[in-house]
Order: sequence, then structure tokens, then C-alpha cells
Amino acid sequence: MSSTHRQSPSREGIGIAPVTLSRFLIEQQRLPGCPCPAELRLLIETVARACKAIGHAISKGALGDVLGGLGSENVQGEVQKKLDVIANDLLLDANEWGGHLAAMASEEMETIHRIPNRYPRGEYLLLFDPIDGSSNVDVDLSVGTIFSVLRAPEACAGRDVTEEDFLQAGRDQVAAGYAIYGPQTLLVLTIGTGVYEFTLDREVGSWRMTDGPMRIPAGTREFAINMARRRQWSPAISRYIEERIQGAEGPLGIDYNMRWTASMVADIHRILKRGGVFLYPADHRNPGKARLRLLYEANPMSFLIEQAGGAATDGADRIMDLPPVGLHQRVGVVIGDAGEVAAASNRRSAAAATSREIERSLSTPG
Ligand code: FDP
Repeated sequence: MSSTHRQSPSREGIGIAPVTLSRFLIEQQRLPGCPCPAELRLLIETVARACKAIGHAISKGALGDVLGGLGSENVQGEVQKKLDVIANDLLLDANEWGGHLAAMASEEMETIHRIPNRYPRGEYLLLFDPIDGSSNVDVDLSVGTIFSVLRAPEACAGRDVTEEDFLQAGRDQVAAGYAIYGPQTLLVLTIGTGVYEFTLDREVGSWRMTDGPMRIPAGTREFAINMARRRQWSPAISRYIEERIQGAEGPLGIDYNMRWTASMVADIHRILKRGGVFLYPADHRNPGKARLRLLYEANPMSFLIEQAGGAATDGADRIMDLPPVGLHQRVGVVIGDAGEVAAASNRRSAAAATSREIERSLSTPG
């Protein structure tokens, strides 16, 4: 926990004045440069409230009749689960009327959702993947909600927001985070001032800070990749994985372990807490063919990972510098420990430079 949020053991012990999400955001609002204006704070609190409702729906499982498919497909041609749609609706309903947003976009919606005229329009754009890892929902493994917040371009004042207004590079995000619905329900957040974890205190109903500023532990020999896609890997990725599989008997002289949950949220959370790297490369025979989405998966996760001292590339270039060309654009992802990302990426200098840049910005006060 950061020194500014440390409590005396006695106050922690009896549970007085915990650092809740609201208190954290209000304190960030008061920092020089105000990294979290009131409107952004209220927006993040609204997203967090919706995540509580999503977590509640998930936890009911078969008893709440929320498991299984709907028999429909989303814009990506993927089978929609009931919970994909429930979570999408919860996020739309919670965020529509607050006056903080100009529009929203989601993995589950073909095009953007403008704020209806009956509500005031705000200055932010919200993107989300309502249930990431949804193939895991029916088998009771961790899933999550990923979100990214952008500023609506000044140019869209006085006209309808368009899809193009969402096509901003990841470095322009003002906030990003995820909720993870696992043994505990957690919210992990950055507004560009480090990464903080909040645990849902179910008895009180509030998010309570339990970690931060988070730093990716160095030297963890763990990689996460879907081995079944091996035929799609570039020579650089194949070499990277092969060296790690050879372990102590190969050129690295050290054993690695593989970890793969098929929920990006859970894999990224493990990396933030314990280190390692996650790879979902594009098909090198057809780079347009990739699994993960840039705007509401790769960009927010890259923002979090970089803020925690790691790096994220598409296998060559920094993800947060990629110019988006479509709302549902897909991208290859190599993300996590900066050294591992550099070793797995073609332009080794790019990832290293990124992590140095972040190190510098985090060590600069204000
Ligand atoms: P899902 O489609 O189930 O929501 O978002 C993409 C994602 O999950 C990631 O969370 C996960 O890493 C990946 O897909 C798993 O996909 P495959 O099983 O096709 O590898």
C-alpha cells in the first residue's frame, strides 16, 4: 500500500477508515495536476458499481439461470453467453444517465452506443469487454470485466459522436482497469498514477484498497500461451517458447513453467501479482488474424502493465502506440515482465525503451 495511504496498525486492526475506492479517487483528485477530475471519478465509481452487480449475477450461477449460451453470435461471430448480454446491459444501464459520458463501445455491440438525448452528455468515452474469458463462466473459473476510458475529442462537441472518435491510440487513455470475479472479487485500476487493487468487501458493499502501487515482480519464469496455436507463431515467438521449454537443458539453463487460464484477465492479474509473461500472437502468416481486441482488451491491459513497470508489444511495436483503424480491431499481444516481452518481441529495443520511459515517469514526482 502506498505511504500516503498507510494506516496505523490499530486503525487497520479495528477496520476504521479503510482506503476505499472513493477515498482513493478523491485523494487523486487533490493531487497536483488533478489526474482524476470529479467527472472521471464519478465515471469510475459508476463502472465499479456495475462490476459489483455483474459479480453478483455471476455468483448466482445456475441458481440465477445465468449460465449457458443464448444461441446468438456477437459482432465477432462468437457465441454469446447469457452473462455476456447481462453484463453488457448492466454496464450500459449504469453509465447511461450519469452525465459523464458521450458514448460507449463494447465487445458485444456492433457499433457505438451514444448517450440518449434525454440525458446530459459528458466528456468521456467508455469501452468495455463485459465478460472476458466468458468460455470459463460455465465451469466456475475466474472471468472479468475490462474497461478503458478515453476523452471525447474536442472536435465532436456539437455533433454526434462517431466510431472514429473512439479510434485513439492506447497512450491517450485516461483510465483503464478490470474487475476479476474469482475467489475474491477485485477491481484493478490505473489513472496513470500507478496501479491499485481494491477488494470488494461484501459485508459493507465497498471496494477497499488491498494492494498498490503494484509492481510486476521481476525474474518470474512463467509464460502463458495457447500452445494449440503453435502453427501460427512467428519464428521469433517459436524460438522464445522453444528456449523456455528446453529449460535447464537449453541455452537459458533455467526451467520455466507454463500457466494458461484462457481468461486474459486472470492471466494478467497473475502477472501483476507474481510476474511472468502472456502471449497471444497474431498469425504470422496473416497478421490481421489475431485473437484479442485492441481497444477494449489489449490497450487497457497494456496501460495497467506499463504502469506496473512491464511492457506490451504486438510482437514488434508498443501496443499503446498503434493507431487504431477499427472499433473491433484485433491485435497480437506480448505483455508482462519487460525483459520477457523484449526477449519475445522482434524489436527488442522498443520494449526496453518503453519500460525505461515508464520507470522514469513513475520516479518523477507529480
Ligand atoms: P473470451 O473470448 O472467452 O472472452 O477475450 C478473449 C479471450 O476470452 C481471452 O480472455 C482468452 O485469453 C482467450 O480469449 C482464450 O481464447 P482461446 O480459448 O481461443 O485461446
